[in-house]
Amino acid sequence: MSQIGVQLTDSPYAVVNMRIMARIGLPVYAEIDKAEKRVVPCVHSVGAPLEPGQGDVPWPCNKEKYIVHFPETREIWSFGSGYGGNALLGKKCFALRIASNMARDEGWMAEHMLILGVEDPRGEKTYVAAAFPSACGKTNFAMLIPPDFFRQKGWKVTTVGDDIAWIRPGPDGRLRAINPEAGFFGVAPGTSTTTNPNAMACLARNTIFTNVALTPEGGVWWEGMTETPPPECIDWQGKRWTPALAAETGAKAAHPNSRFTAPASQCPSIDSEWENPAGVPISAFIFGGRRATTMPLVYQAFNWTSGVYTGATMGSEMTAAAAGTVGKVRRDPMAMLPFYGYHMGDYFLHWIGMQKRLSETPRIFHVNWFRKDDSGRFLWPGYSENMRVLKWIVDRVHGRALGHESPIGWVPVHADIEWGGLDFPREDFEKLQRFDKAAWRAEIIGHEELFIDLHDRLPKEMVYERELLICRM
Ligand code: TSX
Ligand code: MN
Repeated sequence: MSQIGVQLTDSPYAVVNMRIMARIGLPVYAEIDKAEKRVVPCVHSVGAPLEPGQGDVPWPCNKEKYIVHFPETREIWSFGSGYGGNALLGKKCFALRIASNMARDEGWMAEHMLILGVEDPRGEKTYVAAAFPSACGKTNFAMLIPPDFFRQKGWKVTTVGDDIAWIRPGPDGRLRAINPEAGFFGVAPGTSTTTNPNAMACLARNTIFTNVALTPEGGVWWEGMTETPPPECIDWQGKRWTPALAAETGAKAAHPNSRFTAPASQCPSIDSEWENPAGVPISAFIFGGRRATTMPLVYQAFNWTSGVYTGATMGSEMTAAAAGTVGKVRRDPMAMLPFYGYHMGDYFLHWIGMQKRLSETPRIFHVNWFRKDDSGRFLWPGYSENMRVLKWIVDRVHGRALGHESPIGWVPVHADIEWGGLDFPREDFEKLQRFDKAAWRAEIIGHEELFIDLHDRLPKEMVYERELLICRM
């Protein structure tokens, strides 16, 4: 299921990062020499040639930037930027944009998804793939550590990947997925031994840090890494930073989009099958978003096509003003908005059509860790406690848990969730799962706005699914 690319670059930063993020070197040349697969040529320049004698700068780039993909010839030309997504061409450019185009033609899928395994007390492993827009904690979910109650019973979560999945029908007619990457290019701020101990262990060595702060001891720091900040450090731009300065000016020590580049093999939760060339069998897809209202903690789509509708209409509320109006839902179908290699309507049709190539379709779920009560408080503790939702999902897949029909899909009631080790009020669960008809009316109008923009290629199945949803309401 692998693919081959060759990147030419004038950026040492791109080289050392790609060495962690991709499988590189002599074994790849051996594959190329077999000449069975075409190589995707990728050329990258930061666009800052030096005159003889001219001194270099730490972050060369050009005012003009062109990140260009040629889906017909399957080439990538990137000019003027050293930024991760524009410079590490194996990631978004190849593994999502070019690969999704290859996948459409060849009958597979290139998705913006994490892949994780859930081992239950009987020792059975169930793999799920999940798509979330940015700022939903995708890497944290991929590396989830179950609460003590679950661990003691024998539940375990393992990590196959945290960002991209290449998925294709296996010989048994089930979908199988690989992680086409060899490392994690994760957002640093907010990553700590509390929020993600596996990531912290993973990045403890052989790791590249981009735009983080440096401590006087020679270490790194970012907002959210420790409860108390270091008394002083050098910020991401090389200036002196202190907590007092931050209190006064709001200056951040690390850039909000600062990163760690760490080998996946170092992750304590890495799955035993993470490099299996045949992939891991996918039993469920999970879509999610950051939604303060409307979306319950979890529901299961009625069938494959209604699940595609769920993924196609998913959205997230904007948290930074830079991206638009704070609080407004931004539709981000399958979390692929910036990454489609062809028309989004055709992409939905490709998803719908996958059913015909399969003897068994993965079950499709939607989750929302971010629903708030009327006073603006998060109703769900999230993080490790998401294991309770994951267990319901896995149990549903195996026909071990009850679902109850609602207008939007199958939902759990309080008694269907494992609450061992957590004192969670039934009223709060009911608030989390509440179906708000007025809010869903507005939600469906939001779906329609997306559909209008796609009208000339929108599959009719999406319109029928919307009509069925309205009827059920
Ligand atoms: O990553 C998150 N996840 C997924 C974890 C597996 N985050 C961080 C999002 C930013 C990247 C979350 N934030 C999650 C979550 O499930 N939930 C929340 C919201 C939240 C934040 C703080 C609390 C609770 C919920 N604190 C207390 O309840 C004390
Ligand atoms: Mn991503």
